[in-house]
Amino acid sequence: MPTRRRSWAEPWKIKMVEPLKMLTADERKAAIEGAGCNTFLLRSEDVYIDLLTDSGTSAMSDRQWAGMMLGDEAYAGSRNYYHLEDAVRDVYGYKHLIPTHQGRAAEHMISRLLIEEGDFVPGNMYFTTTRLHQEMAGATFVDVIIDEAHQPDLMHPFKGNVDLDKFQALIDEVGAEKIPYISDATTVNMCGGQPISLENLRQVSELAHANGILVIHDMTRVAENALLIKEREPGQADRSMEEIVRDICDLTDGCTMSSKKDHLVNIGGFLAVNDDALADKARNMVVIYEGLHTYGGMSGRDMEALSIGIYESIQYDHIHARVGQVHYLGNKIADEGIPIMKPIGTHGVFLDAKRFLPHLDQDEFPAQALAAELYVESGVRAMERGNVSAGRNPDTGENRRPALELVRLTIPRRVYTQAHMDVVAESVMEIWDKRESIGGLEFTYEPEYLRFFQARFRPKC
Ligand code: PLI
Repeated sequence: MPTRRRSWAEPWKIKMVEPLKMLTADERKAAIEGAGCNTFLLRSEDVYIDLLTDSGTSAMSDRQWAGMMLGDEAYAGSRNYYHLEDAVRDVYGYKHLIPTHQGRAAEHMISRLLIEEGDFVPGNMYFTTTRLHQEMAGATFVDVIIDEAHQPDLMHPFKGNVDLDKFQALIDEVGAEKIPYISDATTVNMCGGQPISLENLRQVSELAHANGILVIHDMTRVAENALLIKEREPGQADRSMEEIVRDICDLTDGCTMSSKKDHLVNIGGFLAVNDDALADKARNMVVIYEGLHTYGGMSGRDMEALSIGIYESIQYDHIHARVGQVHYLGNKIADEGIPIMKPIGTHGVFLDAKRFLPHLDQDEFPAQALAAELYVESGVRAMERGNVSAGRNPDTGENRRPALELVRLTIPRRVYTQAHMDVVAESVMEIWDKRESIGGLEFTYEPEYLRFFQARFRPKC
């Protein structure tokens, strides 16, 4: 008897729907021109399938919605804060919780609390808001990710890993006293959602702690990273998501969290640390920028949905299907010979714009142009993750021209079906077929900070 194929499907069914609108090609062309060729500046109602980001765009579960009804909206001491504190301690093990409205508020606080002017912060590749907060606090960010991370076509199971030699070289060069912490992210967003291994984190933690350097964990997508540790790291296959996530956190001294990703909520985040004195300082700071230390920027109902989302994020069926959907899309695109960042990561499929549009110089912003073209072709909204996102070198004023010039097709959690993924893959194939006709872009407006959010462009003549 031949073995029959056994498909797996999403471990949820749909209870409420939101209709989608599809503009005509002419309307989409007018919309992207009105948006200055920047997909961030489109109105979402003009988008058919929205793959701009997986941040705050997930579908909450019925349990999370039920939790929203249990909001205790007291200014101080809301019961939902204590549920959140219990969940963070239970799942991640960090001792102190400081809630914030989203991840970058936690980044702001940890940067201000730990960095002194002239310091250096190593990290496994930059993230836009994380690096900016480090720089604004007076530090220089130093990329210590392994070289493989910068090579889109190279297969490596843990492209997010820190290169220990680079980390050691920085310690030797500037001195450990100039390095308040290393920033280690699970997973690494800017290189395609690539994971770190537990083994690498263990070594990073040993080297950092031997030199009196803290390890601050950007755990925005820690559950997704844990799944790939389970699937790829020797000796981890039989361990539970809970165990792996906990091992990751136990190797670090604190975390910043954007709950808008793993935790399946539309808003929320936190800073969590183990050190009592640091926690006191953070609690003192949060009241200045976010709100009282028992709500940060969140309402009671937000905190309740978040507490429930923490547990849902580490359910194996959920995370397996979530990452499986990303891989389904990625394989469909790669099977056509279309260049993508490899291996396929966890929160999106990243098109390699340098190889997609080799006729464009990086200062003509190929990834930005490709994202605009994809929208015009099909109403699919993606995001540039290349030269525009990387910004300018503060010392030279030049575009940073990163090795990776990517368009991110980011998959919201529990929102789209396999049929949507098919439409996206077919849309990418359409623009692949006419890639030679796609031209470059130039700025008409360039904001000073995080320019990718609000910049405007026009076709370069
Ligand atoms: O968007 P926030 O402020 O909740 O979180 C900032 C943030 C920090 N670290 C990492 C790795 C992120 O991916 C991140 C936000 N990412 C966004 C918005 C994204 O579209 O990927």
